[in-house]
Amino acid sequence: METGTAGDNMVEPTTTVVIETLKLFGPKAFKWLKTKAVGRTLLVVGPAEAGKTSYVRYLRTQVLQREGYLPRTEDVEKSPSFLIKVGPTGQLYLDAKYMRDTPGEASIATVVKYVLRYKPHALVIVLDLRGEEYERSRKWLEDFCAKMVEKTTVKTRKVLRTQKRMRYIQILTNKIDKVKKKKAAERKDKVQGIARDELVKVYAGVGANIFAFPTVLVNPPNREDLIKNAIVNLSWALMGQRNL
Ligand SMILES: Nc1nc2c(ncn2[C@@H]2O[C@H](COP(=O)(O)OP(=O)(O)OP(=O)(O)O)[C@@H](O)[C@H]2O)c(=O)[nH]1
Ligand SMILES: [Mg+2]
Repeated sequence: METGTAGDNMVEPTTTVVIETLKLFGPKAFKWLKTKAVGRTLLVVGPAEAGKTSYVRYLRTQVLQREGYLPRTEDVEKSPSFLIKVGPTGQLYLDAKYMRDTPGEASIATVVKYVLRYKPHALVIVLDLRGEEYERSRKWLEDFCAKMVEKTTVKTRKVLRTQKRMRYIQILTNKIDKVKKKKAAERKDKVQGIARDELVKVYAGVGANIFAFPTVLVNPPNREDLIKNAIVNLSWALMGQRNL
């Protein structure tokens, strides 16, 4: 895998030098340290019980669990760095320095604080598409977007750095195993529209390119293809010119 190129504004020349030096320690150490040096940071947000932790666990293990009890996430949980191969033939990499799972019970103001504090390269918004839970998810998204707009109007250094860092925002419209196909499609389009219209005000180009992906984050039913597709998209977007 290529490391840095002049066209990649995320990789400072000094980082490239460090990476070249680290190669001397062997491929395994190099892979790990490279992730530490240039890996992307991911933040996972969304309303309570939408499936955030299920998503984080899938990314770490590539295994979907049965539906069932998962402890409520009480605080922000930072996963160690990881590098996984994705895509049908494993030709793509998702190189993550950190991934942070957040508590769904947190207030909207707190979630926005997390975004401004952690300044992720990618924001993954997990929503629940089932009946009443969908209404709650839609409201959560509207409130989250409104708060993001409000808190980024004044261009402090923190706000500018947060905006500059963001590369990609993805919505996972989850639990479609419990929703009729047509309804799921309508709801997916609806939340995608809300997020685009509002978050484009915060992250100009990135907000306009938000896509929502239907997912099922449990097995059975085996719909792993859906989450795989979303992850390919995420990896592709985060790769930039760095690995081409
Ligand atoms: N039917 C179905 N259940 C799911 C799906 N994804 C997750 N679940 C279940 O939903 C419940 C909540 O999932 P979590 O991943 O813990 O949700 P969370 O967003 O991390 O929840 P908090 O940490 O409390 O905010 C668990 O029982 C999961 O097994 C899905 O796609 N379909
Ligand atoms: Mg959780």
